[in-house]
Amino acid sequence: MHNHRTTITQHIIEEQRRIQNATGDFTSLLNDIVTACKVISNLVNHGALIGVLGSAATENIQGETQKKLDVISNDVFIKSNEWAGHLAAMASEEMDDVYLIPPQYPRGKYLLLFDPLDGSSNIDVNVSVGTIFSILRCPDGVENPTKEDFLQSGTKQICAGYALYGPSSMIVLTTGRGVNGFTLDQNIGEFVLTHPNLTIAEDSIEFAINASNMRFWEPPIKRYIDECLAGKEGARGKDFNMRWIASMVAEVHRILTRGGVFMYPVDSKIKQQGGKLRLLYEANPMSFIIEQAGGVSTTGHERILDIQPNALHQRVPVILGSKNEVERIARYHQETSA
Ligand code: P6P
Repeated sequence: MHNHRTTITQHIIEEQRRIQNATGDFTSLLNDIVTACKVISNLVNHGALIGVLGSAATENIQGETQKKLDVISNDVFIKSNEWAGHLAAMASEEMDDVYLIPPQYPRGKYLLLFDPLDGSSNIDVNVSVGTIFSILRCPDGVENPTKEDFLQSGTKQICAGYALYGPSSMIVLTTGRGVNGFTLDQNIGEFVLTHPNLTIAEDSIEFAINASNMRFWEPPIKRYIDECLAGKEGARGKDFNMRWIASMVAEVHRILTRGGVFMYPVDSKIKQQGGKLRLLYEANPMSFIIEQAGGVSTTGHERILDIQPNALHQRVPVILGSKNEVERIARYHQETSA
């Protein structure tokens, strides 16, 4: 007897059936996003064999040198999603301004935001990288969306997800009713449901932070990490473990799978830019996923999903993961402010 696995397409359509007067627009958009992730997975998996490693000798708006695969992956997302008539515009870490759907294609009611290849500094050293995406509604009556139309708080997202190109390629997705994980079955070229209803343990003994920034940290972060490092002889009375992959998608996936805390806090080195990670296409989609899995995601001072964005490429501090640990860190911030 063949053990039937639910494909991501079947899962999306079954989710759509639960939404009143759904037109199938959203389902079709998600399928085009999945196709883009399959193409990027294939490119990443071939790496040096097809000459896509190394730098593109160009810079993005963040002033970061782009990898060839950053540019290629961005183009894959554009080409996979611009033609079908579900989107009015797109925005990406790799593009300064919003990308309006060209006149030869119909426009739709959604806005797509994405980081096409997050953690791409890992690509040349063959460490996991990912794609992060977020779907918003285009404001009613807006024919030609501008940057302002993308400046919606994270609570307005109707879908968030990531693809993780690791030992296996996975897509993790939420549309507001929990979080589900799908693994790419290379034999049939489909993502199949392997991790239904992902939930994050409320407690954890594992934290992720770039410890090379320690001398720049603010007191609440320093206090939390010092207590973790003091181990069972210290205030926490237990030993902790540390991880840092320098790929947010991989860190978030580990936390969804076995709990933990991921921190990219603001510090004295990056204070003037407000943080390292981008709100609209990194922090917001990941925060939606984390909260839907029972975790918490905060700047230290406020819930990330509540932030009213003021710029397309705005950066924020990110502290997310296991509820009890993240709430402890937030408490340390409040105590310091008080
Ligand atoms: P650092 C990758 O560039 C990224 O945006 C996240 O995916 C990752 O968590 C972080 O930056 C890594 O930052 O300072 O350790 O290189």
